[in-house]
Amino acid sequence: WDGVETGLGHSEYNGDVDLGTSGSAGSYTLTDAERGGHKTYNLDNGSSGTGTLFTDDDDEWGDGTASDPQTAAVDAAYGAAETWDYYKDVHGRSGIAGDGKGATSRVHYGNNYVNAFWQDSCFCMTYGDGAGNAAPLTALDVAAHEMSHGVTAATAGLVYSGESGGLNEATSDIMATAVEFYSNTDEDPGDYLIGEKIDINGDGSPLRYMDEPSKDGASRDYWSSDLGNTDVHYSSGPANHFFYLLSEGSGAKTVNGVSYDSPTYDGSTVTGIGIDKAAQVWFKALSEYMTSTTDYADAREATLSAAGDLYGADSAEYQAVDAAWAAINVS
Ligand code: ASN
Ligand code: ZN
Ligand code: CA
Repeated sequence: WDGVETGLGHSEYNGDVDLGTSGSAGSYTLTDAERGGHKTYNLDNGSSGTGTLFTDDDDEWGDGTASDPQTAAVDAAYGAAETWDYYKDVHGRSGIAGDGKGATSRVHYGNNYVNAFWQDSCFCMTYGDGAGNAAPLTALDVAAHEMSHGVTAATAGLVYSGESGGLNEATSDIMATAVEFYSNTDEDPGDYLIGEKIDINGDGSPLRYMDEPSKDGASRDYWSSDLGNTDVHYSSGPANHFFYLLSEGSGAKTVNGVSYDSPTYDGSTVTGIGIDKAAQVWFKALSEYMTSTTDYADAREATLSAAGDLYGADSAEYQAVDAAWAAINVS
């Protein structure tokens, strides 16, 4: 179909990017026809409704700064495309719901809104511009985190409270990190930090740390019996920590220029299996073994089952999964 186009986007967080667009000279829309028709809309500071589909006459979008309203749309569309490509290429999943259908993104939500969120009800993603319109919440890991809430809803359906809520949140951080490593651009190389590009704390620090979650001042590093009583963004900590340990192992390590030093509950040493295998284990566990009420003990069983399926029950990968759970006090 000759309406399928590739536009040029000047993004806030990833330099110049290719964008899937539709239309022809004089009237293009931010509709990614090759990725389920994913569409990107402008809420123009409103907080309800679909907004206005982004259009452009020369298929060159944004100016790389927040002063052009198209720039946040470029990052949102890029994030949706990378997330789509990751799930398709790496896990054979076509779209968030696995049915080949694109979602929608809405940017410029409200005023000084410092968050982003996924809603199943509209199968849509919404992004605020950040305080003072300084840092739109459209970085790749934020986009992939939010859209992965849609994947969780369409698979395990982890209830968003208690331990299952922490696992739901962790799944979004884990898959977001896997997307970031998959994309791995010079401007936004893969790391085990969440929200490192959006300067949400105003001091350059990220929102969350997977190697040692307590570095954010609130997240837990290890499972304990009261974990389910904490906010889901903090009870995610131990599972994020598990994923880091499974990927990279315990102790000091530098990856893509970022230094980590991941502790273990019992002082044990964990040897990582790499993020690609770790993400295969988590996604298979999520999509085939976890259910709405899965807790940390169940998640251990789910990932062991997944690792057994993928690599064998006597494999080094299976042993590493077991060791990484023990290292966050789940055994
Ligand atoms: N950014 C938050 C999150 O994904 C928004 C929310 O829905 N709680 O956890
Ligand atoms: Zn979340
Ligand atoms: Ca990150």
